[in-house]
Order: sequence, then C-alpha cells, then structure tokens
Amino acid sequence: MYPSSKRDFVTLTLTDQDTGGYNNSKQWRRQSCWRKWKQLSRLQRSLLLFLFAMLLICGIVTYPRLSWSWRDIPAGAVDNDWDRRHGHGLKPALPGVMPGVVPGVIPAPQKENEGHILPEPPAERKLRSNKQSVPVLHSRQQSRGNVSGGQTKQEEQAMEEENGTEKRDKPLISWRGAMIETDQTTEPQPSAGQKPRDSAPQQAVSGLSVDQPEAVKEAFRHAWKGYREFAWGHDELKPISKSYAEWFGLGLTLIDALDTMCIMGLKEEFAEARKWVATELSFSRNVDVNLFETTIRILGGLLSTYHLTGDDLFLNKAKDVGSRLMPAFSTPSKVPYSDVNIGKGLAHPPRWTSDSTVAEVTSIQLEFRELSRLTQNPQYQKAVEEVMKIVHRLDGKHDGLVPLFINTNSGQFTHLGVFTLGARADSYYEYLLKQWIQGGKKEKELLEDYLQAVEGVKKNLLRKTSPRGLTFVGELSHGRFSPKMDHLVCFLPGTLALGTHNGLPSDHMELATQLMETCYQMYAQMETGLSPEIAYFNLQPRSGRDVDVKSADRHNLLRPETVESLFYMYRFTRDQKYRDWGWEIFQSFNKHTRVPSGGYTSISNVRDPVDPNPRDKMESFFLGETLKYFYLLFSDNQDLISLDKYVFNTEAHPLPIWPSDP
Ligand code: DMJ
Repeated sequence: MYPSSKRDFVTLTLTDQDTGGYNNSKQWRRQSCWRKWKQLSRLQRSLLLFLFAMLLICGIVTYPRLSWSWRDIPAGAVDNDWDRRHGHGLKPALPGVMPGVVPGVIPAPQKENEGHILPEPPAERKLRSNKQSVPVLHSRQQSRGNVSGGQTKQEEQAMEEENGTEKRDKPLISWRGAMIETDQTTEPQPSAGQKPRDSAPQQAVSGLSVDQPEAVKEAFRHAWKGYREFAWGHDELKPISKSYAEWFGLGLTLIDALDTMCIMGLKEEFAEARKWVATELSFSRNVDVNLFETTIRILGGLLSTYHLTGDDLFLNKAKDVGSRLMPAFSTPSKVPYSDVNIGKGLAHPPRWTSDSTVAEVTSIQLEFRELSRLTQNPQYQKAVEEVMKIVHRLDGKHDGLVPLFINTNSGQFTHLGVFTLGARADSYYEYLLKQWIQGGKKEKELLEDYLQAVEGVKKNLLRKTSPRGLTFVGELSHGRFSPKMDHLVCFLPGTLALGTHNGLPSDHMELATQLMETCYQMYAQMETGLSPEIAYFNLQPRSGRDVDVKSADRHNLLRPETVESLFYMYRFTRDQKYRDWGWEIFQSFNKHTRVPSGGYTSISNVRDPVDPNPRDKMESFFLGETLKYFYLLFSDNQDLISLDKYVFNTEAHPLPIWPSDP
C-alpha cells in the first residue's frame, strides 16, 4: 500500500525468498554486492571505476598479442595459387562442392600391399656432417637490417638473440614450438627392433648430424597424415580447421603426391593411395575443371606414376582424363579454352572473357605429347603442337617475350605490352626448353623461341639491386620497367641451368647462378626465412635495402620454384651451398608452416615470425613439388630421376625424354 524506495530496496537485497537467511546463491551474492556498492562513497566508487577502466584498456591492448594464433585470413588477401596465377578472383563453381568446414572421410587403413612395382628407396647417406650450417651468402640474421619496414622487430630480435632468448626457440604457447611437441606424442611409436617411421622434427632441424632426405620424408609423412585424416580423396587439406577444400573434386593432392611417394619409397602410403585411384577416382563427373591445372597436376601426375611403377591403372586413368580434356581445343582458333566440363564434354572460356592465359595454353604440351606417344594416338600431340605453332608466328612479342593473354576466337595476343617471367607467362618459357629436350633436341622452332626469349629477358628485364647488386628479373609494362619479381620467377635459374646442361650457352648458367642467389635472398632476408609471393627490388643508389615487400604480397603458399632451382643447380654443380640454402629453407617451412595435427599451411605474413598468420591451406604442389624437390636436392643418389633421362613437367612430374630413333 505504501511503497517506498527504502522498503523496495530492503526487500530486493536482503530477503531470501526460500529460507529467509543467508545462502550462497548467485542471486544473493549479486544483491549483496549491489548493496555494498551503494554503501561506498562517491570517491571510492570513482576510484574503483577508474581501476576497472584501466584494466579494460590493458585487456584490449594485449588481446591481439594473445590471440595471434589462428586468425582468419585478412579480407582481400590473395586466397590461393589459382587466384594468383589466373587472376580471375573466382574459382570455377562446382556443383556439389561443400563449402566451409566439413570433416574429411577417413578410410580404413589398407594393410595389403597391392603388389605393384615401386622403386626401392634410394640408398642415402646415413649421417651428414655439419656442412650445412653456414650459408656462404648473407644469412637471415646478417641481412635483417636490409629488409624494409621491420625496424622495431629487427631490434627486438637482435636483443633477444643477444640475450639468448629468441622468442621462437622458447617453449612458448606457440602454435609452432609447443604444438610440434604435442604432435610428436601422437605419432605412432615404433615397436622394438623396428626402424622408426618418423624422426622427430627437432632432431631433423637441430641435430649436428642430420639425415636430410629422411627429414624430408618425415615432413612428407606429416603432411600426408593430415591429408589422410582430414581430407582423404578431396582436393586440398585445410590443416588448421582439420577439413578440406574442393576445387575440382578429383583428389588433387592425392594424385599430385603419387610419384613423390614412389620416389621416396613410401610403399604403404602409395598402396593406399593407389587403391583410392583404382576404386574411387572417376572423371565421369559433371564438373568444370581448368585445362592447365588438370593437365599439369592430374594428367602429369598419372603419367609419371605410370612410368615409375609400370602399373597400367595409371595409364588408363591418364587416357581417360586426357580424352575428356580434348573438347577444350574445339575453338575457332584452336587455342584452347581455359575450362572444360569433363562429364559433359563441353568447354568454355571464363564467363567474362574469351581470352586464355598464354602460360596455360603453352604449358600442357609435355603431357599431351607423352599421352600420344604412349597411346599411339596422335590427336593429343597434334592439338597441343598446333597451339605452339600459332604462338610461334604471332605478332606482339617483344624480343621473344610474350604478352599474357591470347584470344580463343582470333588466336591473337591481347592486352599487349606487358611482359613478365612471372604469373601468366612463366611456364611458356620453361616448356619451350623442356619440349625441345623431351623430343630429343630436334624441334628447332622451340629452341629458337627459347634462345630469343632468354636474350629478351637479358635485354629488357634484368637489373641489379642496390646496394648488394643482386640480379633480378623485373617486369615491363608499356615500356615502363617495374622492379617487381614474383616468386614464380624462381623457376628460371633451374631452367637456365638445364639449358646449359643440354648444350646451350654457358652465359645462361652465369645468369642462373646470379638469379639463384637472388631467389635465396628472397627467403633469407625475411624474418621467417620464407619468401613472400612477390618482392620489389631497390634500384636507388643511396638506399640501404635490396628487397622490399608490399603488405598485400607477404604471403607464402609453400611454393616450390626456389627449391626446384636449387635442385637443378646442385645436380649440375655439386656446390654444397645450394644444399645449405635448401636446408635453411626447409627448416623455415618446418618452423613456421608445420601444423601439429598433420599438414603444413600457407601463411599470410613472412615478415612476422611471431604471427605468420596461417591461411589454413596446404596446396597440392607442396607434396607434388616442394617436398619432392627437397628430397631430390638432398639425395645422394644422383641417378634418382636422372636429368638425362627425364624432364620434369611444371608440376614436378617426371616424364621420360624420348629415346632417339635408331
Ligand atoms: C604449380 O602448380 C606449378 O609449378 C605451376 O607451374 C606454377 N604454380 C604452382 C607452384 O607454384
């Protein structure tokens, strides 16, 4: 009847409705606190509020540091290799593709050996002396001051190193160090008397005597473990979310990795993968695939596995996918469309243009030519060689350098005036030389085009950095030079060296040597020891920096090109420094991209060793190329895929050099 605020207050704060006395219920405590708060003086309340505000601010400031581990990919960052190379910003839409995070299917382990021939694991040296520890050129530590934009971090790191407290070596709450340890306990333990299946990563990276090929095999097994558990039969592993990404829905990683397993002698893994190919892989699917990517990864992978095993399964699958790709060549100009629906047999260009990418239409030849040779059906070879003939006679080149696009209706180059050895042109140059080698060095036009292009590079695209004088390959856009170099360009030292090995001018090898050093420096000068996707080189005489990286280009997709070139350079020169550089890079991959539960991830920031910002994607070429080239670089068996017998396609699948006519 006479409600008063006082009465209401007492009722609300003191009365326990059930017992009438104290209890420890949440409600009672809340009410009691409120009463105490009200009893405080204004000054006391202000003081407490101030303290609370300070705590809040501290929390906000420190939160990003604590939550650095698995952040989302920054919006706008280039998402994957396909986007980078094709530049369309969209992937082919796939019917039935499952978006987001979906658990992978884990197959029952297959015990039986399928009984197919695999090469014996090569005999490797068991112990290596500590030869690999001192790089000849500027090490990352030496070079840090030379990289732009990281002064504070450099100083911080220098201090940490001086004090022997470098962050990344501590047992931190770190997704690298700590989780690598966790991971070790999850690996199967070898039973007594059994050779350990997996050597610990720490042994592999820090021991004085390291079996380097074995360390690479361990890395492969680790990557395979993630793929097998979380992405089996799908295109790509997303190792952090423990799921998968689908691109064509054709088991891209599994097929790309087949010949790597053969080369490494991983019989059990191979047998299980073979079973999947035999029972699950079907190309009769209503799905759009990219002609180039499917050719280099799937057709190339199946053909090379056929050659390494002699198993007809792989040849039959290669024939199947090869013939399903053929509709791409049914264009007015015979320059193929970029996309084919392999189920419907319909090809088409991307929705927004009738252009194809020059590198794509000129980097499918090794595979289709080999398919013709094996099947004795000339249609494949004829189709791809027609493209080479068209490109050979086209106007619009600049000293042998090609533009980036070609129209499928007119058969003419489009978007003239831009020249690069990077994305959209790179493997055109690689395949000129490699087709010439594959065919027994008889096809003169290929050689002419290659030699002219190398001269074109020398004349138009080469510059030296300041202050160190690193030679790099820049880009030309309508007469204007840009000191920009894609990591993709790092295939070039290896290709130039391969040319010299096959009798081409020795100055190609000199250029290869210089560019190899630059590609190594693209790794060594980064704080993570991993190269960015794109580097900009300094040409100004007074500046102290050779390599600059724009923030949008700081990602590393686990690409192979530098390791690939190191492999060629070592094979041809036996210069230990190339192995040393490779070993440094391998360690950096292990340190910054290895995901404990299995797999490796691309990262978004090679400039930040504390938070490289993982992108949750293991590209198929990491198993198909990067680890394969590492293994071959460190293997003492120089006959393992002899470069006088095989030519690697642009996805690192070795195809035989054709025997010369009797
Ligand atoms: C691979 O698919 C091939 O090496 C291709 O030629 C370039 N892009 C990736 C690796 O970076």
